[in-house]
Amino acid sequence: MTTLRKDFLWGGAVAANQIEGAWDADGKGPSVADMCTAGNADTPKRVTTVIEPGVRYPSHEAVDFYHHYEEDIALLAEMGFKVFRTSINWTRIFPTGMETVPNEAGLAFYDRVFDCLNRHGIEPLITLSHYEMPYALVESYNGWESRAVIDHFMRYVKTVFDRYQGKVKYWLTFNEINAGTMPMGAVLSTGTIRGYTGPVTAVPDDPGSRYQALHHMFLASAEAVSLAHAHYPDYRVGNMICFVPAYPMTCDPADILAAEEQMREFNWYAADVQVRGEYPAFAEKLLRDKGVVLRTEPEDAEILKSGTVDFFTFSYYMSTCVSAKADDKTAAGNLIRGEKNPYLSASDWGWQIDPMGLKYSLDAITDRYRIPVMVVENGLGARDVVEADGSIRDEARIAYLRAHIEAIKDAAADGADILGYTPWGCIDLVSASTGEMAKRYGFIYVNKQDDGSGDMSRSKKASFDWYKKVIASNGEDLD
Ligand code: BGP
Repeated sequence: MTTLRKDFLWGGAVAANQIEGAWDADGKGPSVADMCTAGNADTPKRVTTVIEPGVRYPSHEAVDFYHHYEEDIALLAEMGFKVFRTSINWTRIFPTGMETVPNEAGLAFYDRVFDCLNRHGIEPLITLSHYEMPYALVESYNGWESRAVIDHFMRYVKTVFDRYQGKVKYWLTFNEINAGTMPMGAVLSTGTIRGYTGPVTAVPDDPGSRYQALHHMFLASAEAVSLAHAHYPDYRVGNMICFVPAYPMTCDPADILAAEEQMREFNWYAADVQVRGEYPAFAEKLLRDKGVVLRTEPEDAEILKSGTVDFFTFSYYMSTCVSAKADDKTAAGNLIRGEKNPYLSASDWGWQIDPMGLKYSLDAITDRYRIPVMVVENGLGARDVVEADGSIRDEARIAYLRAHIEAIKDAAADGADILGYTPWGCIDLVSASTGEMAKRYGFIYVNKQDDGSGDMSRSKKASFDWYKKVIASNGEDLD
């Protein structure tokens, strides 16, 4: 017997900078993502201060959703999608982030995309900022470190909230906002990288600027929620956390505490602010231990308190293990590394596969907050093989998704109010961590390769028909 809601939102997720391409079309300005070169599992991608000639920047063309969106959305509709998560590329609307008048061509593009989704009966779920802040704001302000960026962001939010009334109902503020608690988040999320050229994994770490930036992002997120609640009664606004369960490596109490500490810093610090509207009790010591003193204003507490989210969303790819002693950190992950878990297998990129960890996460979030929750990213990044007859038998991806859907059903049976599930990269796209095309997640294959070759044609993988069946049966038929 299924335990999922009848109106469960089945769909998939992408981000503008990883799928659209057309990076400088129709007045669009460069975002941080557009300044990142290609990399791979062994060589990290680099962020540059200027576009270097002869170097490949994968977001510039991506998989050209900008010109293929009609065909792509028709395929999503064929699978029975109820919801499609994408982001608005802030620099299509405000090319430097600092203009006072929006770029009409950018706004018109998203009108076309949202109209197309609505024609197919697919609900857009829109992330306001998915690792694509205007690069000019990095140059002018060191990204979110400056409080001035909040006003620029809010001008953008007001513009898109006004424009897409009646077309969009579900919004998320910042993708994986807790990225800012990790050094990698400086490039992807907080934009605190003024003047830096080099590997994204080697940015000189400055917790002071990252946590200050994060504070400004919390305020901006809360202001966006408050704006929606005050003026757009139909809108529902959620947060978005990169949720990575931290398991103690052993039952040594020191490991239990070390894991708890990581759960607090990585998962709960940001989530508590967005859901409860205040910093958790442990925040003061956490910041003190890092030597961080936040610059705040007297009104901040009230801003955070009045802008709490309507629902909780998160990405889930892996769990990790924490040890108080050993510190080999050999298990990879999107934002955080950990110890290897001997009970789990891993993807080709070393991300540990743990469906039970998804149930653990859903239960933990529900126990802590008891608000509706949605899994807005999950999936297996893998190398796909195109057979001689053109077919792609991505059985490993199907097995991965099947096990994770089972976990969602188990958590729903436990009482979690789960709104929907949008597996990541439903159409193949550029990897956020490595900039590769080879790391594919999609139900829909895109013929675009890492050397830039490929005719961009779309084809269905075996998982396409499988997921169609899953959706049609509301998660009953997972065979
Ligand atoms: C998340 C990001 C996504 C996405 C995903 C998969 O952290 O929100 O943008 O890319 O991870 O990661 P990757 O593309 O590195 O495989």
